[in-house]
Amino acid sequence: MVEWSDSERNTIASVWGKINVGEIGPQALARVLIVYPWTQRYFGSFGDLSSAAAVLGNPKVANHGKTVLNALEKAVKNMDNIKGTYSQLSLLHCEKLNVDPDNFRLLADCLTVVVATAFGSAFSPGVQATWQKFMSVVVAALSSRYF
Ligand code: HEG
Repeated sequence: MVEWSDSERNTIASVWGKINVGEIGPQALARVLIVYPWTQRYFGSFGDLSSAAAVLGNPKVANHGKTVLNALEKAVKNMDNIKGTYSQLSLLHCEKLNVDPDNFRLLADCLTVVVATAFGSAFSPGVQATWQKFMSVVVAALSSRYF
């Protein structure tokens, strides 16, 4: 069971409140596909991913990036039961989508880079520490139905 202090809860709520899902989501997923190109194998139906420019301009990537961040909001709103919140989503990624769970960590790291870039100095080491704790719990929850 993960414990969250009031200060950590406030930090996550504050970071989330400043995240523009329509910008950060597409950028984070695009980074995953560009920095770790083998992840493109899961998105065969998304059309042109042949260059960084193509990935960044691909509307299906942008759309799915928003979907992912909208799903992340569920964890922000249910910090005391992130595992339960993602139980079905974990099963879907395991059994239907066959996504290697290592990729959740890659996405979390790219999202952190994008958030840090957008926030600049407001993303202090202390804020980063809490944000990464939160993302670690998300990654563990999304991996929880794999066995
Ligand atoms: Mg996943 C679908 C959330 C990481 C590949 N992902 C979805 C969906 C959600 C979601 C909400 C739609 C589910 C539905 O149709 O019911 N994904 C989600 C989160 C995270 C994540 C919250 C991590 C924080 N996904 C992720 C990663 C990959 C991946 C790292 C692969 C590298 N997701 C994936 C694929 C689909 C989804 C291939 C189906 C996309 C489609 O066909 O439209």
